[in-house]
Amino acid sequence: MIELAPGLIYRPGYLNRAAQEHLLAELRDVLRAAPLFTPRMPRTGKAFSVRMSNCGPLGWVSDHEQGYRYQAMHPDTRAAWPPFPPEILAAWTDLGGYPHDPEACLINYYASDACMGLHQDRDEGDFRAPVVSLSLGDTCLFRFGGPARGGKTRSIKLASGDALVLGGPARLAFHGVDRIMPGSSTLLAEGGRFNLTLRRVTPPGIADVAVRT
Ligand SMILES: O=C(O)CCC(=O)C(=O)O
Ligand SMILES: [Mn+2]
Repeated sequence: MIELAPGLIYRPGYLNRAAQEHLLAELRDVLRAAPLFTPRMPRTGKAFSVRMSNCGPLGWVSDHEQGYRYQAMHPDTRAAWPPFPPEILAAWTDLGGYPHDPEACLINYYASDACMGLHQDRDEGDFRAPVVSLSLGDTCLFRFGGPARGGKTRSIKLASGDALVLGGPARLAFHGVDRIMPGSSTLLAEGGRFNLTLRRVTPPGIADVAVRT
């Protein structure tokens, strides 16, 4: 475990090859039910280079008309998102250090030419909960900074099986993906990279007892 900055925890090789294959099989099932869609920027309607899907009660979506948001259904099929597979929940319990279930798992698929600009994850209603990230497939160059736009940034390589937790003072750190390194992993037959981010979206209510410790 490496603390890259206060609250930014990097766990290289968190999932071994067998665990990556198991998680990938679960992910393939999710994507059969909830196919990758192309999110679009608010206002401009420009397509993201990353394609996305989700599992869990809520999913993150973005389009021209309504912008960034969480919603309970797939934007194209209008079906409810598939439930969390067990491996995904297990990673949250193990890494998140947060006593309530996650509510969304955003699945990003980066083809070899995809990237993601620097941003904060701030569409959630409870920043006390961390964001837990798992990577599968090709290595990427991941960039992170502090909570202010325009501050100093650093980059690390995130490889297949690596985990990252953005919590505490790093919960609102700017971050993004500069590029993918094609051919750096043999996990995905199609190449490219999947990233899964687990998120708590709503603050737990008074009646919401801690179900996972
Ligand atoms: O792909 C990654 O490692 C980061 C993804 C991300 O920041 C996001 O989906 O908000
Ligand atoms: Mn993010």
